[in-house]
Amino acid sequence: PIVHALGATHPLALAPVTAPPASVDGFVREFLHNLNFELGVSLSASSVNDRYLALAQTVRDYLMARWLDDQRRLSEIKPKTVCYLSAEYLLGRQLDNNLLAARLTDVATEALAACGVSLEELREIEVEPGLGNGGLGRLAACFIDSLATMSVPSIGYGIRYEYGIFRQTFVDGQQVEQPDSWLRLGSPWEFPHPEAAQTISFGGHTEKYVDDDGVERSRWIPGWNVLAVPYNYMVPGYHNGRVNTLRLWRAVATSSFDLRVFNSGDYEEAVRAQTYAENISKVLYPEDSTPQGKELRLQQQYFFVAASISDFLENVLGDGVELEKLPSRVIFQLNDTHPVIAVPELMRVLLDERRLDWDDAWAITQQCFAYTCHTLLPEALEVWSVDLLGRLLPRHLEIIYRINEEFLEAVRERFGDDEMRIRNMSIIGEHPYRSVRMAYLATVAGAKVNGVAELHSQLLRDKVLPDFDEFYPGKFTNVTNGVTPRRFIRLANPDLASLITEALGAGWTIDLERLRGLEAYAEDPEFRAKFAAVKASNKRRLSDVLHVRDGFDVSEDHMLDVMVKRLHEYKRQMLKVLHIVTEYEGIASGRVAASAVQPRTFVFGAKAAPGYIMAKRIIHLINAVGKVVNEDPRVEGRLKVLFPPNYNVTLAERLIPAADLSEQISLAGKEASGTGNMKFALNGALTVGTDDGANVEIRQLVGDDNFFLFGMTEPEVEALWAKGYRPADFYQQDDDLRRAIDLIASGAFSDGDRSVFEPIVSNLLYDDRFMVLADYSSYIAAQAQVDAAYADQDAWTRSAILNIARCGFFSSDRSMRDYIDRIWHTPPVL
Ligand code: Z2T
Repeated sequence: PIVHALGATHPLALAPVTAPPASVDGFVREFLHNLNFELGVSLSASSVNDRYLALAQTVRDYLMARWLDDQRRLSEIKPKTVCYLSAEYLLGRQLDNNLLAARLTDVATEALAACGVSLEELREIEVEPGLGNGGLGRLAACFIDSLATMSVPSIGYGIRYEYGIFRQTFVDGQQVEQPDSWLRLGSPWEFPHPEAAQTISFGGHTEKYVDDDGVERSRWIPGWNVLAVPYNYMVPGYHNGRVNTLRLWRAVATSSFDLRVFNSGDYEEAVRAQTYAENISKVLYPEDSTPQGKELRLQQQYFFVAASISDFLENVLGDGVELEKLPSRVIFQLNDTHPVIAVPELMRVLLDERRLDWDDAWAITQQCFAYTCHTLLPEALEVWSVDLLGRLLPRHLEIIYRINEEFLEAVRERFGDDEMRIRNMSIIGEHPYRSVRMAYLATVAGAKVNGVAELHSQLLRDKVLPDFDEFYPGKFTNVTNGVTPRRFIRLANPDLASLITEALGAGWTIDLERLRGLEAYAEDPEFRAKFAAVKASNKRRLSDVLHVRDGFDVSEDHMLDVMVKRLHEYKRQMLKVLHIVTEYEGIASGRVAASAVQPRTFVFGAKAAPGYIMAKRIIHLINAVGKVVNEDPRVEGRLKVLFPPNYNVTLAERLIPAADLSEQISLAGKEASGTGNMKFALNGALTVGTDDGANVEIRQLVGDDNFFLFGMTEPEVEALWAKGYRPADFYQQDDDLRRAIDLIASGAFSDGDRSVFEPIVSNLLYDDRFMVLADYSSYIAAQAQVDAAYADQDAWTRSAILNIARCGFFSSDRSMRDYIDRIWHTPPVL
């Protein structure tokens, strides 16, 4: 061992770690100490970044004693622990969240003021860690917040990407990606532990041998390895003194790796080899819900799960635990299929390293995993070619084959030699090439499999994995997603938070069902006026932010209509564009008087995967439409289209509290859940949405009168497909639709160049996989209802309050309770 811990009996080992005094004076001293002695600058000579770093370190120091204490306590209590395995954590800024959790906001504000420093200014320069793409990564961040707040022993495991999700810029209206060098100005929230690195192996081959007991076994002779260095992040619970751990792994070249090359005397080659190894944690893959099948991606996946399992077994579990008891000490939650290679990895450890026999190892493994599926799109279901997987992880492929053999044997026993069914259920697919179906592997290995909203879980059982549902009764369950009220109400919408606390007391932050109490206040004109004032002030705040950021202004008397989410055809930003173009065309053609139009500002925020050409074209079109609409004097400023670049968690926290209308318009049956939909409703925006994902549950809770429903249901979508969908028919039959599409096709948004958006137009007319045209008329009708409803501001406000009052269910604390009750069985440790 590189480091020797003090023996537990040494008097110093027992000395408690004490936090600095939580007084203004204490905070000032600590802040100046960090500025002077950690950053090496005087207050007068310090830059804003220096002061931010010193502040972050100060906040960190306050949490540290709790964190160390929790780790000591848990290593004694040895509770069952949730290990959340996720390739993504979209954390958002840390400073404000940690101040809130540690009750330090007021003390810090005063202390900094005493030093002549503005907390607000420091807040604004924090660069958010964008270690995720969208919903899935943000969900992981909400879940670890809730677990800490609920005192549930848990560790988040993931990858410390050096570059997170790209920074989006627009050049002539088109997306251009910039690397996200989020670590450049320092990373005060992390603690690297190079001495605790794990060695992770890849490649090579396997061989058979007979062990000392005469048992034939397989062993892996790897070809190369890298070091996984843990970086710890503190995850503080809200006002409960708990601090959990998020452990992200960074790839570093091993010395043995380059020694070989060094010995050959090729220095440059050695340095190149180092770069190869360190590439593993270099960059987040920017595809949301469409995996790319790249070798480096599989390396990332194995890298972080192998390090995490080994870390748990060696450093968290403690010595002398019988492996049979492992399921009573850990549940590895698989956040989609990205970490599923953990299944054969745990098997490999139990078989090859711990020398268990197959049946025991498999019985343990099957109790230690649970799998969450986040999609229904067939192209998003991850598969790895046998070829690639066998080259990178030969022993794991052997293990997967054996798992599959035994599984198919059991299927045969149960259903007879139904070869069709066997082929359909096999973990190994044969077409178009031999591949491992990761969702099937996860389903076979997981104690439970869950979808992320009621509708999604139902479709998962009925459409994606029906044979498995039949084979494994009781394995499938639902846990509807949720969002953390700390970040998305308390921090993002402080004025609303105060208003709620004024009405209901402070308990709602950790018991969101208490928002029900607002139903009565919805009937109180005085409360409605206060709520409307909060909305208006959030709009002004947003306008200030967008003005500085992008030079945009948001007018207070415009309805703020917001569609923010990844750009994907199934989410149907195109449908929103057609609505805008329809409104514009009415005015431009003179058929509609501008004065008759409800003033609206349409806000988009969306990143497209860099290789997703159609998504990028749609971004281009939105910007192009925005430019024309915003500049046409005939519109009289009553329609505005804003598309601030680089939508991220930080911008979401500004946009959502200001929104009047939330656009959740995916084709029914395609959006697994959505979580933005919940954030908007909880901030008092009304939803215009399809019967999809968690929209279904939102509408059930808020009631039809407080939700603008439109579009086909999932069974109607299915029926239309079955009968043969011809989008051009809708184009022919609907005058508004035809005029909108014709206007785009005419080059009106591309300086007369008809070729620019032609691929979008022909895709809509002749393919339209996500049935934009089929839902168009229903969407336009729903938007007319929106306009009518908005005209009665007081009624709208009442609806908005009712949305908040009835959406307490969507707290991620509730999601965590459901996981605990239905899947994990890990009680809080108080
Ligand atoms: C993702 O963000 C989601 C699903 C994925 O499927 C992959 C990614 Cl990166 C493989 C989203 C869903 O699209 C969304 O409906 C859901 O709310 C979110 O995950 C969290 O469950």
